[in-house]
Amino acid sequence: MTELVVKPSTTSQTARLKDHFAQRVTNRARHVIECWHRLNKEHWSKQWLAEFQRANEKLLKYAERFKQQAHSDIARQISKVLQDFNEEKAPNSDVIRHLNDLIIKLSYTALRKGDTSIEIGSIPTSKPVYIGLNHFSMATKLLKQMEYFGLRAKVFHTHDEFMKGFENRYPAVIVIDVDFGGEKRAGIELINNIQAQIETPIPILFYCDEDDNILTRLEAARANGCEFYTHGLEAGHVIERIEQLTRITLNDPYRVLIVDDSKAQAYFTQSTLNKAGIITQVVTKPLEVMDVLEKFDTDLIIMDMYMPDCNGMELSKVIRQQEKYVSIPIIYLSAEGDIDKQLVAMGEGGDDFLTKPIKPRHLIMTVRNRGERARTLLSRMIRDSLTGLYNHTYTLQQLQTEVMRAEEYEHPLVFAMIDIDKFKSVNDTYGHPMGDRVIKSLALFLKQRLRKTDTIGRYGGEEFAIILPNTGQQAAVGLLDDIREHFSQMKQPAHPTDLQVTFSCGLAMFDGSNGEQLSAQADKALYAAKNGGRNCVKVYQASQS
Ligand code: GH3
Ligand code: MG
Repeated sequence: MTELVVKPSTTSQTARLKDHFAQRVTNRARHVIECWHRLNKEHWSKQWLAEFQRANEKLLKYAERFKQQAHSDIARQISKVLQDFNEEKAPNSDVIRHLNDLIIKLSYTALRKGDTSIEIGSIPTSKPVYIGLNHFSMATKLLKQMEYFGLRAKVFHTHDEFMKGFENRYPAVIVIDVDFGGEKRAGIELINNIQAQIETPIPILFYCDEDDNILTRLEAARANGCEFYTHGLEAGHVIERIEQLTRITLNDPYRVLIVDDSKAQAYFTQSTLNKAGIITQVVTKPLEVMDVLEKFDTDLIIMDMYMPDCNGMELSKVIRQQEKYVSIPIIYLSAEGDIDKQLVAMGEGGDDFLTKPIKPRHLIMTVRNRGERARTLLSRMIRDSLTGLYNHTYTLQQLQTEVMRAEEYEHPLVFAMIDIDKFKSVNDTYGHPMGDRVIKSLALFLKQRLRKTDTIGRYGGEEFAIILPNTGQQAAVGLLDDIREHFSQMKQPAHPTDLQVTFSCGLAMFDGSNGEQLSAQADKALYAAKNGGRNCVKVYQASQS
């Protein structure tokens, strides 16, 4: 009898080797991104800048050795920018902007083959998630759900298995029972043991069946427990939390407008902020402020109190009279020490008052805190609270903008509407909270499968809208149908049995019409999809009107 041995073909071996090398370069790229992320949370200290530079040099070396053209091009450009501003010279806004753009480009190339997300400036973790739960069926269910969302996870059944897994490879996050293995608090003990062996603690999501007394919660928090779930695990929530904990999100640098008639003071403020990776624009003639606001996308204004043509309070009043600038924080910077006068100034549309001379660290912290709050507020205004997607109003505004862009650049544009099928019966059978979970789960799924440049909105209850710029009809249908197919296969965990939900989708190609017409066309196509039996994607045909 001849034995049949199946050998891997040479081509597949070469392909695997190539993948292996590509992955090593990808890891270097991720390190550069991490360094950049850290740099922008603090000062651009010499030490951290040097680390960033070293990480980039390593990336360049690996990318050249393994012939990864896209990576080596970006690394070379980063290294050129870094060379151009030597250590004597402080980084300016152009440098920050340029580096940030390059890092965002790098974040595209840093995605791995298996990564499902293609969001710009957002890198999913490459490390696995470890699960140790006493209820094995709960663990396996969670594992399945994670796989749907492209997260790599591993389930362990015993303490020893878990430790072996840990020694083999560190996980990104651990989901564990506080009593893992059966003994009281054995899970927390195991985690304490693990955390003691490593430098940066791993985020832990604890689960506890019944006991949620404060002492256990305290112990869990001390072991770097970020969540403490009780009475059942909701997979959607766990996955969302893991995403938050592991994703490096590259926020755009803050953009600050400095209004000060004193050039020396303005440039001092500017260089202080630039050294913290904050983009600035200076206005020394207060009357020019409105023109500059039009062009410079401002997160925050730093305003001198006393200037020759008008004072800071008057100028703030004028700025605040315009609806679109109402939410931009204004921080006064002045030598004025009189608290009463400071209070009056705050009443006139200012948000904070900083007294000169100000410590650079204090200035940077104030800008970062105010900037973050302003961005959060803005996002509340334009986002839906259940899903975090854009709300109806903003989605329509965005559609107008994209229609104008498509016209100007002569790009194709697709507008799609999605509606969950027979959703009323989900609510009726499983209850409203379960319905909400399904809506959230579809939102998360769409976020993962679409590009950052696409707009995803929650149009109404169980209805979503998607704008796909620069996308042709065939590509859009292929993509949406693939999403439809995968979503329909997902098992939504529920009692007494899991449920599967489908959606229908209607899409329309931009053909010179306006946003309203485009949205009406997509709506008609959606109607046709519902009539055509649901769980399908239909394209608007002119004959439908
Ligand atoms: P079809 O396949 O034709 O779309 O049928 P359907 O049942 O999905 O459509 P219908 O318009 O009859 O019902 C939609 C239901 O969605 C009615 C409403 O109570 C529910 N709904 C709307 N918004 C929400 C929400 O935020 N949460 C939950 N749980 N239900 C919602
Ligand atoms: Mg519906």
